[in-house]
Amino acid sequence: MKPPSLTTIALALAVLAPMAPVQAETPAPAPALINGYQPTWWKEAVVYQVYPRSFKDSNGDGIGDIPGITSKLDYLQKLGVNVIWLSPHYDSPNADNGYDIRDYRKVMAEFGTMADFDKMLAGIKQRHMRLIVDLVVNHTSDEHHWFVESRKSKDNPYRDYYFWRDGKPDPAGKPGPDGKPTTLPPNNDPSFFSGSAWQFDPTTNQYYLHYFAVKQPDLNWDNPKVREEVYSLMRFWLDKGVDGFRMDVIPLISKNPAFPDLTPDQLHNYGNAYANGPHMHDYLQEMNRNVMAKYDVMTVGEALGISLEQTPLIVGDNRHELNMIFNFDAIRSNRTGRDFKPADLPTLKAIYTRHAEVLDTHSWDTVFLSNHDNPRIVSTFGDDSPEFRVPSAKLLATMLLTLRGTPFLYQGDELGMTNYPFKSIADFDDIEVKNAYKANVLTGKIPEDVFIANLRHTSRDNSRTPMQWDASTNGGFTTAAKPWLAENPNYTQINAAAEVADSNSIYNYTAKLIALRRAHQAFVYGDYKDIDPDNKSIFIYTRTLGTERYLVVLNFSPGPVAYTLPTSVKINSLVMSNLDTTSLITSTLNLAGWEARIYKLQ
Ligand code: ISL
Ligand code: CA
Repeated sequence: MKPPSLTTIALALAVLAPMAPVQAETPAPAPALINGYQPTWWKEAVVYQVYPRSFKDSNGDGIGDIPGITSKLDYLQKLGVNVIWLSPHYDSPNADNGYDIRDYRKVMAEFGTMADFDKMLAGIKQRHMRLIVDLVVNHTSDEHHWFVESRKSKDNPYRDYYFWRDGKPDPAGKPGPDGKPTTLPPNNDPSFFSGSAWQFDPTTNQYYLHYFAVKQPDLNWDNPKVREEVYSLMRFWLDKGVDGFRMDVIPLISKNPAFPDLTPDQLHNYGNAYANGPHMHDYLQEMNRNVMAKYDVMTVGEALGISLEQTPLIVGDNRHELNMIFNFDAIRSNRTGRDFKPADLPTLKAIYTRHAEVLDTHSWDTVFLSNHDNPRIVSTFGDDSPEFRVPSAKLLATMLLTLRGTPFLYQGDELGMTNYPFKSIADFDDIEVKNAYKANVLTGKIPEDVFIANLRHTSRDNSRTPMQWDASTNGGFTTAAKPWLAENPNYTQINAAAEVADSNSIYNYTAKLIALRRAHQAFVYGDYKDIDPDNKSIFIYTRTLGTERYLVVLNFSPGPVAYTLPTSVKINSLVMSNLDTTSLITSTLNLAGWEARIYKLQ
C-alpha cells in the first residue's frame, strides 16, 4: 500500500482542524426540577447589601471605602451570606450618594482604586461568595461626559442621549433675565426629589428631564447608541468577574417621548405613571440577549411602579428579561403616601399570600423589608424599645429567611441597628430630605416639627448611619474625628464586636437561620401556606417540600399569646427559637412577646 501523500495528510489535518479541541460542547443537562422550580444558585442565595459609604472606613477620612469592605469579608462569610450587593461604587459627584454616576468605568476616588476593587472581588471569590453591583442607567450625573457634551448645543452628537424639550409659553409671559419671555416646563411631571422633573438650561434655551435630582438627567433609551453604551459598560464589569446587577429604577427606562401632562390621578402616584413605558420589555429583552444571556448572572430590578400582577412579565422564566425584582408592596405597607403609619399584620400577610398566588414556579420572588432607601427594619416592622429590640429583630430575621423568595438583608440589620434620633434638619444628609424641606417647610406648607417627626420614621438617612463595629469612638467605623454622617449614639451597646462574641446575639441567631435555610431546600423551593391569615398578632405559616414540612410561628406583638394549633398541624420537633424557653412542644403554644419559633412537622 502506498504511503499517504503529503497533500492527503494536509487535507486530513485540515478536515480535522476545526474539531481540534476534542471536548465536544455538549450542553450541561438541565438539573431536575425541584417542586416545579428550575434550581439555580441565585434562588438559593442569601444576599447582603453593602452601602459602601457607611460600611467601613479604612483610611481615616470619615468615608467608608472598598479596602474597608475587604477587611470585613470574614465577618460576612461568618454570617453565612453568599451574595453581596454593592450600592454604587463608581466615580460620582455624590449629589445622591453615588446614584449619580460620572464615569461607569471608574471607581469613586473616595472609595479607592480599581486595584482595590479587584482585590475585594478576589477576596469575595476566595470565600466562595459572589458580588452583584448596582446598575444605575435610568440617569447619569450631569457631570458625565455624555451630558457635558449633550448640553453644549442642539446639534451635538450626544444631544439625543438625553431628553431635551422646548418649554411651554408662560401665560404670564414675564421677560426673563435675557429679555426673552420666560417659559414653563414642557409638562407637569414632578421629580421624586421635589419640584418639576424638567430643568431649564440657558445654553440652548431648552429643558432636560430629570425624574430624580437636577444633577441626575434621564438617559434616552430610545437612542440605540445609549443602549449600546449601557450593554458595553455591563460587559466591562461582568468581564471583571462580577456576578450580576441590581438595576436601579429599571421600569423607568422607557418613556413616552410625547410627554403628555399627567392626569390628577396619575399625579397622585407618579412613580406608577413613569414605570412600564412603551418599550420597557423590548429593552430588557434586548439587554438580556446582548449581555445577560452570555454570562451566568443574577439580575434583580428595583421595580418602582410595577404591580405584582405585572411582575411575571419581567421575571417569568419564558420572558428572558430579569431574574427577579423588588416589589414595594410589603415595605410600603406602613406608609400613607410619604407619611408613616404603623404596619398592620393582616395586610402584610395578605401581601405575601398574594405573592405566592401570582408568582408561580416560573417567576421567582425576593423578600426584603429594608435597604438604603428605607428606615431600619427593627424600628419599622419590629419594636426597638430596650425590652423588645433583640427578640423582634430576631423574629424579623426568622421571617425574612423562611419566606418564599431570595432574601435580601441590609447591612446592620444583623446587629439590630435602629433608626437615628434626628432632631433638626442639620442632622440629615439626604438630598431628598433637603429638597423636600425647601419645598414644604420653607414655604410654610408643613410645620417643621411635623416634618422632622415624620422623617424620624421614614428618612433614608436612618439606614445610612455608619455601621457600628465596636464600642470605641464612632463605633469603630472611622478614626476620623467625624464620620460623613453621624454614628447612631447607641453604638456603645449595639455593635458587631459585642454581638460576634455573644452566642445569643442577633448576629449569631441570623447566622444560624442562614445555615438552616441553606441546609433545607424546603425553605427555598417549598410551598408556602399562611394558616391563620386574619390573626392580628400571630403570623403562622408552613413551608413544604415533599415530606419535609416546617412550621414558622411569629408573635408580632409585645404581649404573651396562648395560641392553639389547628389539629391538622402535628409538631415533630423544635428547630429554632429566638427565646430561651422550655417545653415548647405542646398543642397550645405559649408565646412570649415577639417570640419566634421554627418547628419541623410530622
Ligand atoms: O427612596 C425613595 C423615596 O424615599 C424612593 O422614591 C426612591 O427614590 C426610589 O425607590 C428609587 O430609588 C433608587 O433610585 C434613586 C436613588 O436615590 C435611590 O437610592 C435608589 O435606590 C435614584 O437613583
Ligand atoms: Ca475612607
